[in-house]
Parts: sequence; C-alpha cells; structure tokens
Amino acid sequence: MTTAPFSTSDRGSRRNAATLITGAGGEVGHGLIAALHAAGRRDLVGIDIRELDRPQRERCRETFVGDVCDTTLIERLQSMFEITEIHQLAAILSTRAEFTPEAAHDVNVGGTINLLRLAADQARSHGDLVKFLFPSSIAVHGFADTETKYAAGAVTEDEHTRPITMYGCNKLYCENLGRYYAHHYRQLARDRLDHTLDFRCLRFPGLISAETVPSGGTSDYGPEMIHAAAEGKPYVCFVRPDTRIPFMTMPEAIDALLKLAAAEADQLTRCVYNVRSFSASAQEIAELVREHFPGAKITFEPDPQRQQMVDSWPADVDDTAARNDWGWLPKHHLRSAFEDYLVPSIKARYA
Ligand code: AKB
Repeated sequence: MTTAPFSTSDRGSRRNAATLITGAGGEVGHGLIAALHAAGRRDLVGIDIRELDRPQRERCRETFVGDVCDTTLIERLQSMFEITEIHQLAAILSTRAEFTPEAAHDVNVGGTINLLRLAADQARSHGDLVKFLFPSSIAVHGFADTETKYAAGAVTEDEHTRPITMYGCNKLYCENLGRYYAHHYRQLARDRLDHTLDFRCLRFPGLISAETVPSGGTSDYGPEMIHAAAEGKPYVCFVRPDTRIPFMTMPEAIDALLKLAAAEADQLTRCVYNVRSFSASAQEIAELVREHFPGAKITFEPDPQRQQMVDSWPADVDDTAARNDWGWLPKHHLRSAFEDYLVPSIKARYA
C-alpha cells in the first residue's frame, strides 16, 4: 500500500483530489491507467486485490491492495480523497463466476454498491457530481437457442436482456443500480440530494488485447487463440468454429471509455451504451491466426457448458446510440485489428 501526505485541495479541504480506478491490475485497468496518465492525469488512485506492477504504481498518485467488498477500505477512501470520478472495473468474469456464483455476486454487485454509495457520500461531502464509469457486458443478453440468436442479428441495448449467467445477471442489475443511484437515490429522504452521480455505462463485447491475456472469461477463446499461436503453443478452442459474438480491441475499448467519460452530459440520451468493432466467428479468428502464424496448431473441442453460455450471447450488437450521442466509431474491422494492432504488437511482446 502506498500513501501520500495529506494536502489541502483547492476546495480548502484536507483531502487529495482523486480519480478512483478499481480492478486497476486487470486488463482494462492496465490500459485505462496508462491512457489517463498519458493524457496528463495525475490524480489516479488504483485499487486491486493484488499489488499493481511497478509501471502501474508509478502512474498512480496512490495505490491500495484491497477488496471493493471491504467497507473499511471504502471508508478510508472517503476520509482520504475528494473523488470526482470512479471507474469500477473490479469484477469476477463469466466463467470463473459459474464456479463461485455467490462470491461473484459479492464482488460484482456488493463491490459496485459499495462504490456507488461512496460516490453518493462524496457528492454529499464535496458538493459536486461524481462521474461513475461502469463496464457492463454483452453477457446481459440471453438467447434460449442459436436459431433465435442469429435471427435477432445486432441487438439494441433494450432487446433480449434475460441473462443465463451470474455475471450477466450481476451486470444487468448493476446497470439498473447505477441508474437508481444517479436519479432516484433515497428518493423519500428529506435530506436526499437531487443529483449524486453521473452514471455512464458501456456494454463491452469480447475484448482482445495484445498486451495482456484474459482470465476467467468465456469470450477468452479469441485472445487466447492469438497469444497461444504467438508463443508457438497449440490451442484447443472450447467453442464450435461457427460460434459468433461481437469483439473489439482493448485500445478501442479504452478509447470508448475515455470518450464516454469526456462527453457532455446533455449529449447523452441514456446511461447504458453498446459498443463493438466487429462480429467474428471462432473459425474466422482461427483463419486469420493461421494466416499470420502459419505454424499455429488450433483445434476445436467444444465444452458444452461454456458453449451454451456463449451461444446465449448475441451474434452482434447495435451501437447506433453510442455513435449518435457521443461519436463512438470503431477503429478496426476484424482484418485490420489483426494487421494494424494485434499481430505487430503481439509479435513484439513475444519477440
Ligand atoms: C467474459 O467473457 O466474461 C467477458 C465478457 C464477455 O464480458 N469478457
């Protein structure tokens, strides 16, 4: 745990200004902290259950090794910082959550409520809105069978939201919690605040990073396949070749978070936005991997349970609302994601 001396912020209080990032050591956390630091932000406070690596620690004003379910830690943050922005990235992803669903609920929902409460308490104490960025997921959608899935095509934010995973249930509930805290929190209390937080949410598809390898997700077959080939290792894909879901690269995901965070509130017609760069089948990804890594040994051995989870997710999502409200535009399609980002970056990583 690193600490810094108290300083008097420009509000005359004895608390440091802070942008709080939970799950700071995760895939999105790595990219987000690097991007915010590169953009000149020097108020970053990172939290993770494991100590952050040195480059991450050096990009943060302070870091804490701790659990978002730990209310003592949350109270310490309340006493130490004037928080104006929170990125609640801490989560147990869909595969890992199906082994310990109650623990996933504790982290994904209990942790998020703790941070929403912190944001509301901060708004009360320093008098400003707290901007709250929350990553949701395509896992909030649920299809009973692949025929319905493929007939639906690219779904909007409000279609087919009947998740079959604990992770998807958690994310869908937290989307509604964020809307509640932002607009209806303590609505009968005489001392309620009219505005506590500015809740903004992205529903991420499968994310593919060249810098990090995912763990605990069910869309991980995409990145796992590429990283295995780059390391010269065989890969056994746990879904069928025809399995199709939307994906985006990690840099695009980080850019989308920053763009949504920077949007003027009056641009936004909703709290929750779909984003995606391309829809791809496992076979299409495998073909591009073999094209760029000719020796790649990729086989398919579907795991029926994980297959059912991915089959319940949409083949694609409609990102029109994000394009119209705050100018989201994907940078890549499938082929350019490989040629312009994944292959050169991953080859450099494993060189
Ligand atoms: C997962 O696979 O659980 C996540 C997701 C699709 O949100 N990557």
